[in-house]
Amino acid sequence: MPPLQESPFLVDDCLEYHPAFLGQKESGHLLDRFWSELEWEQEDITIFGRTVRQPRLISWYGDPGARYAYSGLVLEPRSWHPALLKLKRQIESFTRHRFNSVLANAYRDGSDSMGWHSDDEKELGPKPFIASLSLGEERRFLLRQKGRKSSGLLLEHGSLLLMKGDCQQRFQHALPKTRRKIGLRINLTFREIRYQAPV
Ligand SMILES: O=C(O)CCC(=O)C(=O)O
Ligand SMILES: [Mn+2]
Repeated sequence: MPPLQESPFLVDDCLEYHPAFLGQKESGHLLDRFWSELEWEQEDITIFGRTVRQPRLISWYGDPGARYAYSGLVLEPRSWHPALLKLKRQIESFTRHRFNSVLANAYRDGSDSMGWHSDDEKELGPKPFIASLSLGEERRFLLRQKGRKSSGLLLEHGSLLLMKGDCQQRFQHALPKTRRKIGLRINLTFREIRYQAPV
């Protein structure tokens, strides 16, 4: 694997994109395995006072105590799946950052999505370093500075996107729906919970 500084595609000084972090074969194997072995759930979230079903499936894994709260949801970590733990260690040695948790999102088809948001919850600290691994169907990831036009980046099978520095303060991101007839995509965002969320 090439060293970090040689291969990345810098989208902004706070975003770094590595298109082929994992090989195609390994990525395909992990996609199948995570789809059948992670404990997927569809949760209700509350946005601007309205409660809706999340348009995707999620699962939260991490060290004991790595609790995460967003949009009215409180997620208690499941204990690490061995393949997630292996991937976490691989990403840690590549990025030289530590993670104690991962949010897995499964987008079953083009109608599953994620709305505009920043990962700026208090428990992640002021400048979180987030490593986002994509498996399966390619999807467009949108990024916008508050009040400005958005730009897009295609997140490929086996790619790793790093969000760091003041990325979450400056930008919002989203994964829009698509009319293309596509299948499953799984995204894993490795994070460090630094402060306990209230229960
Ligand atoms: O699926 C993606 O690429 C984005 C996931 C994301 O933004 C999140 O989990 O906070
Ligand atoms: Mn996010």
